[in-house]
Amino acid sequence: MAEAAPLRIGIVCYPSVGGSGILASGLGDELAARGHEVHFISYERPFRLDPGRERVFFHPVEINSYELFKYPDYTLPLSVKLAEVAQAFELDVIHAHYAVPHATAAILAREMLPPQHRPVVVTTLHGTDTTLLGRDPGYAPAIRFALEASDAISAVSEFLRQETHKLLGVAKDITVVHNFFEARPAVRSRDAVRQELGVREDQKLLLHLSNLRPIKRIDVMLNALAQLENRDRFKMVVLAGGSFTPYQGLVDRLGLSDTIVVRESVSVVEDYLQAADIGVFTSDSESFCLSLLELAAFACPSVSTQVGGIPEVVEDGESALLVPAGNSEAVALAVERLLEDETLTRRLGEAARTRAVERFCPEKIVPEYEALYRRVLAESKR
Ligand code: GMT
Repeated sequence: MAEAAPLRIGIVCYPSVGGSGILASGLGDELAARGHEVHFISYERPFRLDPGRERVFFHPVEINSYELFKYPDYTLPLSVKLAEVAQAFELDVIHAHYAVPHATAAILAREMLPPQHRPVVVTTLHGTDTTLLGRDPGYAPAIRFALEASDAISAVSEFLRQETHKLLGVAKDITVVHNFFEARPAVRSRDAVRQELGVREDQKLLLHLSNLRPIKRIDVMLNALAQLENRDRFKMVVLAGGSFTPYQGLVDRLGLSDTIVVRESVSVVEDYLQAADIGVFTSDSESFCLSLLELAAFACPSVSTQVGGIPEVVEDGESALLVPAGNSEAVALAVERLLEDETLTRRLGEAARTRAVERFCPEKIVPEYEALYRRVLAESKR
């Protein structure tokens, strides 16, 4: 069978620290490696995007602050840039990651273009675009409209697919395409990183990474750590994709300042992932939890709340320990089990890695996106 021609794909995503932007950058990278031409459109270069990758281009959106506007507008300049890039590079597909405002801008761009230059629009939902903004009456009708007007919608978990139908009343089909993760090589050795963090050989390293938004319940995590006895057994590193300052007071009050090390703006996350023994996640909601997968890829098991799409990523008792949300005692007990039982920790970690490799590797997931693009393109030409 003849090989399908490579596609020209525009990706619009948030460039900042957040799972949706990380996933979009990784996807662009993988698509380019498979021969497609990929154009990123955003207000900044996505932070994990490989600058040296062939066939990957970045088009910045310029935002002007007109005196008349109390709040700068991003949606309209984004839609204009998307339309310009789509026409100039003859894009087949615009892939919008995160509905607000990317899907709206993509639909507007498509409608602005003459029919022969119109790309298809694929929108991928990542979580809070449905679970948070989808509940907001000031956003929901516009999100629903952009989704219904997209040529295809995907969601990063079955949980998110169902929530989107339920919360937004979207009638259109939603395809589940799980997230994937491909680790880049670490730059420093495991020993060097543990030394930098002041972790002794006989100590365990706990790790949390996120944007630290309120939904991540850092308070629950800190309260859980404070309940553990003999804190000399471990240290925790927090890879903060947002400011840790709001939590510093609680760290001091709970007497955790010698236990917790915070690192902000980490560029090579793999250095720390390889050095960790146990991941800890206490979110009230998560549609997938890419960070959990990142640790799993390094055979590091996690204690996590059993919420949203997390049970699709890891199985309780098989590849992680899952606990109810908002319960610091349950988190502390589960961490204690892993601290004390090395055989269990190793078994869960190995199972987490096997699951990550078998189900959430680029070789499996990227073709699912390619198939989605090609299906919608074929339908649009009917
Ligand atoms: O809330 C975040 O952590 C950031 C947000 C984002 O901007 O990407 O994360 C969402 O998308 C990730 C990638 O698909 C998922 O792994 C996260 O679970 C999801 N977060 C929530 O649903 C709260």
